[in-house]
Amino acid sequence: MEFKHITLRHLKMRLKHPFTTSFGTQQDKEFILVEIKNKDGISGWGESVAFTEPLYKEETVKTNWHIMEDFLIPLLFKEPINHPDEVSQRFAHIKGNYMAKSALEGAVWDLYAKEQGISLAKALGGEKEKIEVGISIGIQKSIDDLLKIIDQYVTEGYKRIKVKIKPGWDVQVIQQIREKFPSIQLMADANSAYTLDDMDHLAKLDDFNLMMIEQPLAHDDIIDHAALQARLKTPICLDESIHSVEDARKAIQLGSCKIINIKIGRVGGLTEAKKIHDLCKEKGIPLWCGGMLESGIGRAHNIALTTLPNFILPGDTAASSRYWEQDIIHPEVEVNNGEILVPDGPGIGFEPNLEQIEEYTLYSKIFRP
Ligand code: OSB
Ligand code: MG
Repeated sequence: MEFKHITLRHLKMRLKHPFTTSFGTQQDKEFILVEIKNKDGISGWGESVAFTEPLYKEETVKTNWHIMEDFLIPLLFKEPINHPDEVSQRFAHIKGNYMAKSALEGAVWDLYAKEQGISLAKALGGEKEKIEVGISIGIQKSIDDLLKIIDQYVTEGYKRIKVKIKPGWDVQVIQQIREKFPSIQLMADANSAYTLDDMDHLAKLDDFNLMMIEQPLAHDDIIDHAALQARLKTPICLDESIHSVEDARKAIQLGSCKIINIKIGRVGGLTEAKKIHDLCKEKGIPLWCGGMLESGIGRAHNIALTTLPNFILPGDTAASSRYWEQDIIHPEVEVNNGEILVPDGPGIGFEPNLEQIEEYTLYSKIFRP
């Protein structure tokens, strides 16, 4: 593959509804879009999932721009790349900065699949023609508001409901959801809002037949999670703590979780995501694909990854219309009865809407070899 130029764009898109987690509220989504063009004028697209503030993990829009501009893009231009798997090797000596690496690697994967004339799903070794998805619902002003929103998404057919929890918005909320919806597939995501001191309190969640509780403890912990998992019937799913296949191996070995959520950006890209997938398949750890309120570009990558066979549980890849008045791809991501049909066109299989991208762009820069 020969890269002619790489364009970074800083976009800002307004969410239809503010999204509140244990760490804060987001109304506007700012992120970096990557476009890598080859000599034939074909473009591969990637998206950084870093937010403006370091509240979910350490990386931000600004740190991602810095790491891409000053370190990663020069490495990509240094020598030709034959296969996207080489990108993570090329970046390996740069520590951390998973989301920055993943944004570029994702664009290389899309470009590679387009050059081969196959879908990204197929390039990754994916098998499914359609995927099952759930929805992640933020913290609301009242439990009544939350129950109404859940009712709407259950009616729309989403396969499982995830709600955000935090101290003061947890056991009572889950109890009321269960009373109203006794048989839905339900789970809770704490985004690292608790400590081991909350063990007795968290154990009360065992009464509500949750599919799992996601990342209850610190964002960088796998030790305390093992102690908590030993105490809980409810499976723990790790999100924030897993950055690599090595992290996954250690967490599985320690018994820190029974399920893993893969976010492509959090693990440094699709190549590492595939490695985690293969390990978890071998170890019998079910996977699902997480979300970061992505635009359609990131969403398309998530869809492709979810076609791998061990993505057994419904992920967080909801419809474009759940987030945006107007997404930046054509067609937009549609969910029918909790399912997404996997596109079979080349690459990500959705056409970037250049006019819309232009409209949302605050700043852009082109890099050449
Ligand atoms: O922890 O999964 C998370 C959104 C922002 C930051 C972290 C998380 C989330 C979500 C929403 O749960 C997933 C989505 O709808 O994209
Ligand atoms: Mg999460």
